[in-house]
Amino acid sequence: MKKACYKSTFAAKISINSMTEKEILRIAIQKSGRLSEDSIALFKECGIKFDVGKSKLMSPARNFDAEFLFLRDDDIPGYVEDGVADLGIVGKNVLVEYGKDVSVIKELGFSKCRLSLAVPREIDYQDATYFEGKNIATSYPNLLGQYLQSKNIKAHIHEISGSVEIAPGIGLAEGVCDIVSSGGTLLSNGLKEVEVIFKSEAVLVSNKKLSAAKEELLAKLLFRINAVQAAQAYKYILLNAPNDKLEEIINIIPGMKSPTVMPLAKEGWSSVHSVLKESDFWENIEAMRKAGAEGILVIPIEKMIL
Ligand code: PRT
Ligand code: ZN
Repeated sequence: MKKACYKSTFAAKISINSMTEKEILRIAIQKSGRLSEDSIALFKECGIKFDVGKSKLMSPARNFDAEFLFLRDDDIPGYVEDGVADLGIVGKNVLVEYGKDVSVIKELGFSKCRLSLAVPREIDYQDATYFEGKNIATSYPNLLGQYLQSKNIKAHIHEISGSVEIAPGIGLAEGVCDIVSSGGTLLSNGLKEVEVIFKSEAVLVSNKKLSAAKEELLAKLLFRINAVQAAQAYKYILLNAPNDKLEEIINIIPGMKSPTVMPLAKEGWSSVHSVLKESDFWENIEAMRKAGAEGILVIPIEKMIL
């Protein structure tokens, strides 16, 4: 009921817009839950200003040709497939489970989790054949079904919509297939993770038939998302180095092209500025210190245009 009502509200608004206004991107994000905060933060970091409020279903961007729709995550793939929304952010787990026909534009690197099979802690689990003929409780019947089929295992899938982890305790199933992040929920319900069947993170998806004007807006948005993501992956680094060690130190930090080197007031020393990949950070810092670098400053980068 609720879903149909949302859809007709959005659809009516869209037809009015398309008759009277220029084209804008409609972007569906989760209203409240594990994807919301990071989804909102991403667009804000892209410089897009819009209001967020508990009672809001839609919110226009004030400085970009876009409008945000706040939805349950389960509804997002369908809304994007139907074209009610042009873009959406959703977990890959939900996207693949619902099997909607949309384009995956970009992996976003947040809301990382996995879909795993788990069994009671005391089970002497050897391999997936344990599940042959068993009952498995899950909210992901399609993903689980595909996995079981790939392993040629026949099991009974009990689809339940929440609190999957209590199923073994109440005698409903011998195993569960649920989303795991820290593993704490499984642990506190006396379960252990035995097979990871799917790895997930938030993804940006789009409708397959965007107009040329919307494609252009998407390209503009992607340019900004790439700059935000690149900035998150790198740090700006400043350090002082004795001139006779410069070459060795510069080889450790090649930077985007080559580092900036400036003479210091102190005779025989230079200041080196560059960028460093966050993932290689500690290893490189150690190597630079060993090579004679001093006064190392590491600064976050706000945006990075490659
Ligand atoms: O109301 P709405 O339908 O929009 O939200 P929802 O309640 O269906 O989804 P939500 O907000 O819980 O999760 C949205 C998406 O976040 C999921 O589809 C995943 O892609 C991703 N995500 C990341 C997670 C988790 N981490 C997660 N830990 N989704 C769910 N969990 C749950 C899991 O179901 C289990 O109950 O957290 C528990 C396990 O967490 P750990 O840390 O104890 O292992
Ligand atoms: Zn949901």
